[in-house]
Amino acid sequence: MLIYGGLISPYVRKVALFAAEKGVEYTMQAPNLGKPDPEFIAASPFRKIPAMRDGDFTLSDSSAIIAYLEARYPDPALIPAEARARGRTIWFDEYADTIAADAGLKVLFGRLVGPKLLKLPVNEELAAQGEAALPRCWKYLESVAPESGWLMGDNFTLADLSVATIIRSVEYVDLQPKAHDYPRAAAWYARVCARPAWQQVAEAEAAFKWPD
Ligand SMILES: N[C@@H](CCC(=O)N[C@@H](CS)C(=O)NCC(=O)O)C(=O)O
Repeated sequence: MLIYGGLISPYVRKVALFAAEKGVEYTMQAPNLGKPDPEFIAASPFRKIPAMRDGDFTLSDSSAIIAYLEARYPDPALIPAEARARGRTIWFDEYADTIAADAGLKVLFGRLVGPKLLKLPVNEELAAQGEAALPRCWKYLESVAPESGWLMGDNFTLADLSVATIIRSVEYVDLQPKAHDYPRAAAWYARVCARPAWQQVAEAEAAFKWPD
């Protein structure tokens, strides 16, 4: 499977982590978003990352790709089958992709991705908006983070990956939930980071160097 994107994106990282947890092999290709090639546009009509190609099948959007991977590679299950558990897992995916990412990516874009990768001026107004919204996100996470195990109980699921990947992105601007304010959330996140699949993706991500 080919994943289009780079691991700095929380959505791309989520797909890479999901594949790694399932033992699905992938290669990754960063598209030139300014001048994308036709194969990437065919996979991602709105030119967003991630997108993927699996043989002659293409798809974009992390949640769509993950639904595809779960059906194609059912073991180990990362999306529960039971109705309430499935609904709640998707809730965590949405909370991460929209509510927490909306706050976190404003800071990341305003302070780091804009100036370093896109050579735009620092956008402190945008970053400050995101920073102000983060404590509410982390307070919620603290209220649902388990003392041991995973967000959905004994089984590690998509819920853990989706929430942890946005925290990983926010770490780049040092606004992740810290242990002194959010002890349960921080301890749960540390458990996610200790997983072999996480380590594998983190090793690949460590090769990325932010330009000066
Ligand atoms: N809901 C989408 C969000 C994808 C997304 O917004 N990706 C960003 C990178 S983090 C992107 O491609 N931005 C470029 C653009 O919007 O043109 C998903 O889950 O994959």
